[in-house]
Amino acid sequence: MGAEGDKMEAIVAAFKHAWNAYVRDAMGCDEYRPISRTCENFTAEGGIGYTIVDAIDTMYLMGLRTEYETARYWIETELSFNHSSSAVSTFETTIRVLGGLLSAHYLTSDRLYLKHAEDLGHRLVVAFNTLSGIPNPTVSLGKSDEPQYSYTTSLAEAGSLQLEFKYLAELTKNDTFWYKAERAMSVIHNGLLSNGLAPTRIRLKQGTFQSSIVRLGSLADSYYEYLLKQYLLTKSTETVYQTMYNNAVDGIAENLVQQTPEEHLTYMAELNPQGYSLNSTPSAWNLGHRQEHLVCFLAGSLMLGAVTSGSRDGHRMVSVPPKPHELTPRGLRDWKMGIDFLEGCMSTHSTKTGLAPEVAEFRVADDANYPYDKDWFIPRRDASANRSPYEARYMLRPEIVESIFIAWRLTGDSRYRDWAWNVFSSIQKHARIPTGGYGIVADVDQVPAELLDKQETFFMSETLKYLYLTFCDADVLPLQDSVFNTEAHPIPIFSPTVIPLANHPPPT
Ligand code: DMJ
Repeated sequence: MGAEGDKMEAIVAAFKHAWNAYVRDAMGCDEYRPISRTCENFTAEGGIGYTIVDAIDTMYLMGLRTEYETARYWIETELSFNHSSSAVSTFETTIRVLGGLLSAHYLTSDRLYLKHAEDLGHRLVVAFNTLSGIPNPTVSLGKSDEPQYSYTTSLAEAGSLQLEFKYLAELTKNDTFWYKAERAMSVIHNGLLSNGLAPTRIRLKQGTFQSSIVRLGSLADSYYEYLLKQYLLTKSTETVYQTMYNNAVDGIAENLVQQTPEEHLTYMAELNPQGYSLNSTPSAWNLGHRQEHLVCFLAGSLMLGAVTSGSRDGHRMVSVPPKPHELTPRGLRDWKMGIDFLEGCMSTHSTKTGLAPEVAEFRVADDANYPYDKDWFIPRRDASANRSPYEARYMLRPEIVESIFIAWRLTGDSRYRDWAWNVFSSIQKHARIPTGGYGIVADVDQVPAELLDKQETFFMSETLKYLYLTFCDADVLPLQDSVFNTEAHPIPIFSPTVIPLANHPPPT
């Protein structure tokens, strides 16, 4: 076996280390606590598959037959969504559980997954029954009546359910799933800022935005990811999403992309509204130089957008790596922005553990009293508290390895495999629990690392999947054939048959 094969084997072994500990201590439970060897369910009636359904397509791709059969057997014999005791997150349940079922069905053609996906879809779609059509952030799965209204939800929670509901509509030939998800997009569309971006909070009754921060991280991230992927999902036919994506990236290029003064690191700033109340328009927007790890998904999205939407014919993948004449001026801009931004994200790994923190803040040009020797630092907001601050954590997140995977596939440049291997090696060294499972690194700048008691479900569904795919042959899940939902579940690109495309978008 060659060096790449050895690396794939090491990543598969890491997956087994995480999965086997979960099976040993918490089988069927939603979220695993690997240090206390306990777990948490999100409804009182028991687990609804957060860990198992989220991880099953990774097992399948890795060829882990025994583990796959264990997971499938639980889904066949135990999984039920008839849980009405507690409301669950509409967004998290859609991206992790519905997305996991849909991709397991796509990869295996096993109708067990589709049966559960359809059942779950009927229970989740109730969330869209609000006055505006913007989905309620929570939903009680066992009830088919109107949701309890929250006052607001986030841009990400309203605008990143569409890949899953549209594919479900296509598979089940039920256009209700499609139109409910689509309507939320047209409500968002009507409230966009003139720069193509959107504030993070939206009112459920009115379907209008509050004056709130504009950023590409928490509360917003996957909305921007899904603009491009909605366009790609339906074979580049829904051009409304290409336009929304282009306008958003123009807004990013003009307002958010920054470079540090000394090291010239590219990062994405935030826009904080000034002189406003929640209900009035801000008089100005102030730049904030804080960037969450979450934002690093955008590097890969920009590169993927450049070779599809930004190609000369507007949708087809181009050469690997793309030749300049194959891209439009916008495509060239976005390709370069994606590469530079990924380098900026990688620079935040220069910590004692080699892992990037949850939040980085960057040096600005006119700050004469800047106290650090590199152009970024971890903003330790609650440093006085008796534990490591949230900003310093590495939560087993996937965003940087997700972008590295896309960059590798679109360039074939071996530096991306080197980066992936470095990140994986740091995870192995600092987040692995010898007795089983992986924990959250409490402070990326402290060795030996202290670990916190949570194995996020996206570690097996996303982080290890993207790492594994970075070392696989490119014909495993080619980027031309599918899009990954925001939880790394592949969904095939298709020509819609359930919806006449002329109806897009539906009238508001
Ligand atoms: C995942 O659940 C998804 O990637 C989501 O879009 C953002 N947060 C986590 C991973 O960090």
